[in-house]
Amino acid sequence: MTTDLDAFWMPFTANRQFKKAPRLIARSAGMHYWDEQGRQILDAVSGLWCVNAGHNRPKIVQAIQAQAAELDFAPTFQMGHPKAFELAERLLQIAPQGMGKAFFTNSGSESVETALKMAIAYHRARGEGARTRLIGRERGYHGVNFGGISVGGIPGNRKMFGTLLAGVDHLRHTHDLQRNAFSVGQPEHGAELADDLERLVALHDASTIAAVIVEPMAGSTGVLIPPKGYLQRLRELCDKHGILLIFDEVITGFGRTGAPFGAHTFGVTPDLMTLAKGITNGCVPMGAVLCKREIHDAFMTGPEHLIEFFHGYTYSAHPLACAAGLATLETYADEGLLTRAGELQGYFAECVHALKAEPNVIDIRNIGLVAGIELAPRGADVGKRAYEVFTDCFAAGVLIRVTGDIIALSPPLIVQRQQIDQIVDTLRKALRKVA
Ligand code: PXG
Ligand code: PLP
Repeated sequence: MTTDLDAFWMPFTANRQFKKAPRLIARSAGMHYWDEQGRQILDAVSGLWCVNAGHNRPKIVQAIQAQAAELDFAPTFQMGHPKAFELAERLLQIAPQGMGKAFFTNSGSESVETALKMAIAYHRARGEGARTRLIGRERGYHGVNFGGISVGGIPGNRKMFGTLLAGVDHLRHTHDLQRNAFSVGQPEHGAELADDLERLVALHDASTIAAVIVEPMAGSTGVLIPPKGYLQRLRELCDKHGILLIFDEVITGFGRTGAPFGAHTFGVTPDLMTLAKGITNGCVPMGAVLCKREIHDAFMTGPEHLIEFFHGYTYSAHPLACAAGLATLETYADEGLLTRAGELQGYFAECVHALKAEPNVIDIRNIGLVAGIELAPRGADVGKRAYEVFTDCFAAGVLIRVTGDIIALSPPLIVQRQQIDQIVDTLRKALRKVA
């Protein structure tokens, strides 16, 4: 089959380069993809950090098929359908203690916008309407909508789009190769970087700050693991100053770091958390914001016939997504997947850290079933070396992910040891080949 590639303007893609040498996926199952020629490719990145239970899981497939036949769409504005309520309850059952409500969106980006709006509106509802400022972090990724790129800290995602949201500032990032290179698990150094919030509080005054948003582990920017004590310190400072703490758990959610959520793994509970990706095992677009009950309750004050929060999406709690979400949570529970990364992380860490001596490797970092392998850039050609490793691995039948010169591995949580071996062996050969 030949496909005309012209019409589709591809997201986050070097379109001209891709269309000259396309990589088209035709089919998936379990740990694998197949291309149109039937070549098998081991998926070492869970699609795009989302297929945590592996591909085409029967329970999820059946749930989506049955739902499409039974109830295709139902509005959730002044209406409802049972699976939306059921999924909200199930999510709270696996969430960190203290999360009391779930609000549905259709992506991580929408979850971020929703959480930021909730935070600002919450303070206003409590009579602290001056708390409108939002604090993100350098190198943070919070999706691609205007709020998300404003609090985000990836220059390339921001520079083309004008002045962005006003009243946003950023904490310093935590990446420190000098002190922390080749740390196994959480790095030792950098808890004090959370004190950067004190600098921003001194500058802006706490009374103007609504929320701090961070990824517990920064995924998209290249797998930055929080230093020991950093998130605890950030939590203390937010409490001290009455600032809400938002964890963007779009990647860290649903078992990736060894526990159901990053909040569990790192032992810090935020006030709000944003979810997406693994919530439906990537099968139907969906996101959610979980928040503490008191945040929700602060809105529940006016006359009961009035809408309390002027926000929502046509597809919030879409029936297909809810059906997929429920079946996904069942699959995770049936197979113990929300804690499986914790059981495998020792072996996984040993295998990836064994790449330390390979050419151009300047750092390796890991937590749960995530690893980042940072390469020295080839002179001024930032990203080219890692991209060649990516294409080489793909040719050898393993899909990895690269951001700049950082390789990310995040296999489905069903990965077997010999598949970890295959991923690491393929990567080793590619590293040796690519000068
Ligand atoms: N927050 C975080 C922490 C994310 O990782 C989003 C928000 C946005 O989610 P949506 O569903 O709107 O894409 C993300 C998404 C990569 C990569 O290569 C990471 C993401 C998306 C695409 C690529 O690391 N993360
Ligand atoms: N644009 C227009 C003209 C609309 O009518 C709507 C929703 O009704 C939207 C955008 C937002 O779409 P969604 O609710 O899918 O985010």
